[in-house]
Amino acid sequence: MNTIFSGIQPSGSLTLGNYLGAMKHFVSLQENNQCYFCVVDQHAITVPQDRLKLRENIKSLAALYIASGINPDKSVLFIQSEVPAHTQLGWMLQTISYIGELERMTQFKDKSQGKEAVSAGLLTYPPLMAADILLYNTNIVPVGDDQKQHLELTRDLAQRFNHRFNDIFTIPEISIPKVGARIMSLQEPTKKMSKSDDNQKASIFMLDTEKQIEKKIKSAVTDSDGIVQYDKENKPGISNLLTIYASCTGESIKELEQRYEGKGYGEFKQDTANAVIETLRPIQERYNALIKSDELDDLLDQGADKANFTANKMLRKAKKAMGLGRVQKKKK
Ligand code: ATP
Ligand code: LTN
Repeated sequence: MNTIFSGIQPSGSLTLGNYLGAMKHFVSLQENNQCYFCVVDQHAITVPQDRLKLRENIKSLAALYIASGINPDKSVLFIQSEVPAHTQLGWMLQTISYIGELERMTQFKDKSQGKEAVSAGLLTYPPLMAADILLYNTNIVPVGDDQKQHLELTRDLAQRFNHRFNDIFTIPEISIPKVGARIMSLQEPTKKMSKSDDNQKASIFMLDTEKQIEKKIKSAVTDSDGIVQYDKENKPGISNLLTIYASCTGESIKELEQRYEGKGYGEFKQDTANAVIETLRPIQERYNALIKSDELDDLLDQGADKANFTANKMLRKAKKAMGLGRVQKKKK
């Protein structure tokens, strides 16, 4: 049995990219593994957030995890700031991180670009992410393609710690889906679809209505070839829609290319929209029931208890390895 950990930031409404690149795969993993799924709210505050909106997004993300199929009886679902060991180990890992390696992270470069005041937290985001993962003896981290660099840094930090202090951390592997690891913006298909994109037409949100989904897909930027074919370099828009369609229905891109041979983009876009609508409909139905109930708070309380228990054990080991605090006497 493997231990799986993944996190999503409550930094806005979740996109189809978050679902197809990450969340969808969490569900199948929980059958035969010990899984931890986290709402990483302390990562979200590395860029300014409105406090009321953040509160709302935290609950909404937790409800979406469950609505997508995360079963709290099988997996541990919790909120990062309710498990203080994350920031404690995060701090300890910051002290063994080099400024140079943090400055090289593309997410840091992208998010700090053009900003006058960049928070220190944006730079030290990866050691906190490493702490999330390392606290649970995680072997596998399922994420979208954009997180590769952060995972490599996590592995480096774990190895550095093990070598310098004591061999306590498991070195985690990254798991990236074959199809859907990088869903692109519908308006600029060379850029990834992101929940914090200013252009509302660029992203499909998991809670969008059928009409909104249809409209966004119909106005997705494509080319004037009229051929439904996967060619990322020359036809990024159509390739992105093919990826979305294939990830939603489980069909292969080859099968779809054959089905739409000689047919126009109109029909292809309509069918893609239908595939997305059918994928999201059951999730939205479960979400709407859950967000109004008290059940969610109880489930998150239980998740925090379980996560605190496991995380504190590893934190104690890490503190001991680094020489922090006092040696704990064995209780009689
Ligand atoms: P933000 O725009 O606020 O930086 P984000 O949309 O990139 O956020 P995260 O919360 O950072 O989302 O990511 C959650 C998970 O979704 C991660 O595993 C990430 O790799 C994955 N993911 C995010 N965007 C995409 C995308 N466009 N395609 C596939 N996977 C994605
Ligand atoms: N950095 C990730 C979110 C994240 C995460 C994690 C993912 C924070 N902690 C631990 C996997 C494991 C992101 O920006 N998508």
